[in-house]
Amino acid sequence: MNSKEKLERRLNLGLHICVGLDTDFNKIPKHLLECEDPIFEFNRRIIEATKVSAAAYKLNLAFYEKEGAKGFTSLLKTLEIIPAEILTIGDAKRGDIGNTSAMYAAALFDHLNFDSCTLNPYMGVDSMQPFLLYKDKLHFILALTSNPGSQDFEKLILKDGKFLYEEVIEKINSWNQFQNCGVVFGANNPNELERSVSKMKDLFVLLPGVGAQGGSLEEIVKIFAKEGSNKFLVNISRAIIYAGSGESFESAVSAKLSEYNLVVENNL
Ligand code: NUP
Repeated sequence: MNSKEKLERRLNLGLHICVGLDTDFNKIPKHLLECEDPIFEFNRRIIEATKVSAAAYKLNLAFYEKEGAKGFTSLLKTLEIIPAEILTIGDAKRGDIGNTSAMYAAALFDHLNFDSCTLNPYMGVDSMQPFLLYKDKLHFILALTSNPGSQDFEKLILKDGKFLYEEVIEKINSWNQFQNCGVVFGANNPNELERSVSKMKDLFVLLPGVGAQGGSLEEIVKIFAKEGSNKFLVNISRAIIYAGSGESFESAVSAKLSEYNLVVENNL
C-alpha cells in the first residue's frame, strides 16, 4: 500500500484527525520518567490509545532533534510501532538547493521510512523536485500557515491581486504530475480556506491549528463538506496528547480523539 492509499483508506472511513506526536519531555506524566526512554513510552501509549481512530500520525522532528541522539532513537522506535497501514508524516518543512534536498529526502524516506513529509516551497521547484520524485510518498507543501507571521510573506498581494499563498497553491497543482502533492493550510484561516478550497480539489490538505492554536474543527469540516471533498486531514497535537496528565492519561487521550471524531461526523 502506498502513502496515498493509506491516507485514502482512513479518509474513506470518515477518519480525518491526525494525531501530532509533538512530545515534549517536560510535559510527560511523571510516572513515565522512570522508564528507559520516556518519550518513546509516552508515544507508545498514545499510539495504543488512538490507533483505531486516528487518520494519521505527524511527528514534528524538532521535538526529537531537541533531545539529540537519544531523541533520534525515540523517533525511530516510535516509527517502528505505528501500524503499517496508518500514514506517518515527518514534519520538518524541508526545501534547499537540489543536491541538499535530495539528502533531506533520503533521510526522511530511505532512512526513517516516513510515508510523507512537509516542505517549504520558498526556494522554488528545484528544491521540491528531489522529494516529488519519491512518487509513492506524499508531500505536503506549505501554502498558508497557522502562525501570526503568515501575514509577512504568505499574505503579500501580488501584481495580479492574488495572495502569494494562492500563487503557491497554483504552483503545487502544476507540480502534482505524480498525484503525490498535498498542501498545508492553517486551520485557523477559515475565510481563506473557503476561498481556496475549490483550487485544492486534487490535493490532500493538511490543516494544523485546531486545539492549542484556536482553529475551529467544525468550521473546517463544514467547508470541505460543502465542497464535496473528503481530502482533508486535521492535525491536532497538544490538545490531544496532553489531554490527560495522571497515571491513566491514555483514557483522556482516547476520549479527546473520540470527541474530535464526533465533531467531524456531525458536520460532514
Ligand atoms: O502552519 C502550520 N502550523 C503548525 O502548527 C504548519 C505546521 N506544520 N504546524 C505544525 O503542526 C506545528 O509545527 C506543530 O507540529 C503542529 C501543531 O501543533 P498544536 O498546535 O496542535 O500543538
